[in-house]
Amino acid sequence: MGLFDYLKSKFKGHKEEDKDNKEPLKSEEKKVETPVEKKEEEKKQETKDAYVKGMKKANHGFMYRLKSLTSIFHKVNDEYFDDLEEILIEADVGADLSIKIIDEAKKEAKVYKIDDPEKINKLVVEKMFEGYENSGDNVEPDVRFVSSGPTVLLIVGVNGGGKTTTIAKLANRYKKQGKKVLLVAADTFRAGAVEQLGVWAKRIGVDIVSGPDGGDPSSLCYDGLTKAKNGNYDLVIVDTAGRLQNKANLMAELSKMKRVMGKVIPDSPHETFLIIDANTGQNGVEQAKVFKETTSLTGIVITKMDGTSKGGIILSIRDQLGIPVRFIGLGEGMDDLKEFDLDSYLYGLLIGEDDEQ
Ligand SMILES: Nc1nc2c(ncn2[C@@H]2O[C@H](COP(=O)(O)OP(=O)(O)OP(=O)(O)O)[C@@H](O)[C@H]2O)c(=O)[nH]1
Ligand SMILES: [Mg+2]
Repeated sequence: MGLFDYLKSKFKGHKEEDKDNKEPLKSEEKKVETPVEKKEEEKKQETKDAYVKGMKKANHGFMYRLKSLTSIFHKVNDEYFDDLEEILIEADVGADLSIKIIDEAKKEAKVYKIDDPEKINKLVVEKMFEGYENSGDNVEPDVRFVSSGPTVLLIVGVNGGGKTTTIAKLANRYKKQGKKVLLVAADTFRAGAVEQLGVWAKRIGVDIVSGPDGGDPSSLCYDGLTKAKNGNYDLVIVDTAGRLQNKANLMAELSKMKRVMGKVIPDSPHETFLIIDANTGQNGVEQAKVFKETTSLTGIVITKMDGTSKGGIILSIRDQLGIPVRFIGLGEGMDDLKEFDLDSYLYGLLIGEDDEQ
């Protein structure tokens, strides 16, 4: 089964199965969904719907270009492959990965004598899927909680990427799951940053540790983690100032914060997420490379996927860095954060709502 059929059947099959389940059972073997399975299915569908809605622009941009190419060319030739490669690069799939995908598709097209543009497009999309699957392990997106004591999650990234908003979304997610969450406003650098996180904390109903603007972020980490330890918190999320990856002093400050955290709660921070704005394209990939060199990252969150006409950055990051994307931001609201799910992502990018019927 090809990727498109696979994705469609994966999500649409459930609807049909539901219909079947409403009919009287025909045989003893007929499988009945348990409430737990049903809940899982509903959750999957909900995730997919959020991706489709959030990735509308990415889907239109990418598929519109693929379709227009198909209408210009009736048969595939070298020029067609060149244009296809350009579309991938412009969708932020990254030059290296785009070339790799096109080369593989070319080879396969030759072996199986495929020259129908539509078939080639499907082949290319399948290579994108395989490329992702083969370039790293599949990691559970959710924060990995330690077995005892507070789990510490450090959030890093460049200015304006969406760190503070993502922290609010994560705090909201885990509060809803019944966790006791504490925020640490360790971005004392940007005026108003502490207040911004304070507003979110109030809105969500979680506690926060903060100090004056211009204070020492490491001592705030010390205070925050001490409070978390003594107050039996489950999760501490630490906000940090936006920093350019090439500013040595700021990167050193991050190392200091980590050292202090490790002294209060051994092995913390347990998770470090790098926040990348999807609109920054290949520059985002470069940022991630430098952050990865100076600080050990356990995950990436891609924000503002809703605002970009490009969607390939996730594939590119995976190809270049092998760090798992754990969540994606699909809007500015508290609930607009979804766990990263490859199937839903590809469905949002490649199928979208036009083909949903
Ligand atoms: N559309 C959209 N906007 C987002 C998303 N995530 C964040 N934003 C917006 O991006 C802007 C910057 O977000 P912040 O969370 O303040 O970014 P930051 O990284 O904390 O910024 P600094 O603290 O200045 O470094 C805000 O206007 C957010 O509402 C998203 O997933 N989608
Ligand atoms: Mg911030």
